[in-house]
Amino acid sequence: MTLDLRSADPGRPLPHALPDPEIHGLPRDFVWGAATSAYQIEGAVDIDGRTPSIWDTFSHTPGAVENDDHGDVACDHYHRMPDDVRLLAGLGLDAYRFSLSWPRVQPGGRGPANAKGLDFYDRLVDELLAKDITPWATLYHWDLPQELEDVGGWPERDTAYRFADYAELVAGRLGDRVRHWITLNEPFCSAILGYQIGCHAPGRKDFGAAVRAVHHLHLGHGLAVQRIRSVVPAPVQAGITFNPSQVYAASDAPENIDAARRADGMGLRLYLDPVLRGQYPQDVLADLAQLGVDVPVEAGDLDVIAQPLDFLGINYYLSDVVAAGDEPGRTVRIPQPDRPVTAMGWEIHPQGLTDLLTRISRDYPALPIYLTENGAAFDDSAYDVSAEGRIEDVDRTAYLADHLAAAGRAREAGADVRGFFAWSLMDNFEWAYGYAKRFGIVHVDYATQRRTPKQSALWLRDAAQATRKR
Ligand code: IFM
Repeated sequence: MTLDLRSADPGRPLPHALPDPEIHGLPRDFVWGAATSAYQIEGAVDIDGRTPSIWDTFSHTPGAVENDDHGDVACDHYHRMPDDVRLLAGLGLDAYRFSLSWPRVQPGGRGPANAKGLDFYDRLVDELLAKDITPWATLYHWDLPQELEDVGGWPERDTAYRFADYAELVAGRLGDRVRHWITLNEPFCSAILGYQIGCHAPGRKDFGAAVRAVHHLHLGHGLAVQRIRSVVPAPVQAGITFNPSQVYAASDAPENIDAARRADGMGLRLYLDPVLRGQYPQDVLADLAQLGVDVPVEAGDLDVIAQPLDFLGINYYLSDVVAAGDEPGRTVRIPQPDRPVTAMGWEIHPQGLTDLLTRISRDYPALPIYLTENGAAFDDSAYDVSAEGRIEDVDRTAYLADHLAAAGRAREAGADVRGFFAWSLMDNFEWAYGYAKRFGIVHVDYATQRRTPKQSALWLRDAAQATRKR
């Protein structure tokens, strides 16, 4: 069958040949994986004792999500998990990064574990291990129990302690088999998109609350690492995943250099400095103070937050060129028209990944880095479908190849990058965009729940194989 063959971006020529699966600079023991998150794929939102999360509430708020989509069914992974693990195994990947739904494991966010909820993840881990796939568990990928939001959510300090209790429940049960733990996914998104901009759950628009959320997410991370280490037998690998953007100043003009400093401060250093250096960046605190906002640090917090880690997770999608805006202290993003964009409108810039990884390993040394997410949404209906029914997603394949090559270049420049998780294993609920955007390397037909590996998935399989044979 042939569909209308158009590039997702009409201005961009389609690549003609598949990228070479031999990626320069990646070692034989590089970890190849794919990632998902609970609310985006599981569905089964009111089954086996699960209570609502802030994303259930938000997605059922009319107008909050494109097309009023929600995660009630999503990819129905809760019921199809063994098949999905078989699919993963068929792609020959080493590792699978998934997240646990907090309100499935601990309904309401307090008290004892919900046995049925925890059993689901227990079975998932066993299925993965039986197929030689290493589980990488993320404890929090944005689905705060609604009851905790009702008493203030992340802007309240108590949420950090609730998160630590939940972390201990999960790690205590799975820690005999799960070695790799990620406390938080992209705290920037939880705090800024959720509490300042309001385009993500819980949909609040309060900058002060967002900054308080940042600090309590950090605190929750540090407490959770302590709890994980207290219940998981060695050797445990504990880390956190951030999504910093690589920021460039639009010019050497001092006001643009300062705009880049501010953007880098709010997007990268506000997160990496407390967690990896045990201090907030002074210039960012000063910028915040000028806006009348304080970070609610209490005595001893930074020691808790800066727990020694075993790895750093980085999610990379885009970089930003910024300039000073018209009002003092305002930063504006300058679009780069020569860069192609994904279906999200995100500019494609693999060199930004090389620059980001090189910079992080220079400024925050001695920590192995894993790319815990990278990938792209494209309009799959624009591609050819092969005789076997596979989607020839040339743009996504090229995107993955270019970013893996960028990671290889960063390694050659000294960055200790050890693995790559494609976002995402399968098309899923893309938050405020609902099902309109497809990031999967496996296509999901939402009407039938049929999964079909796209060309990008098979290319990733071949790239992993080629690297292992070195
Ligand atoms: O889908 C998200 C994921 O949940 C977190 N990182 C970015 C992805 C694409 O937007």
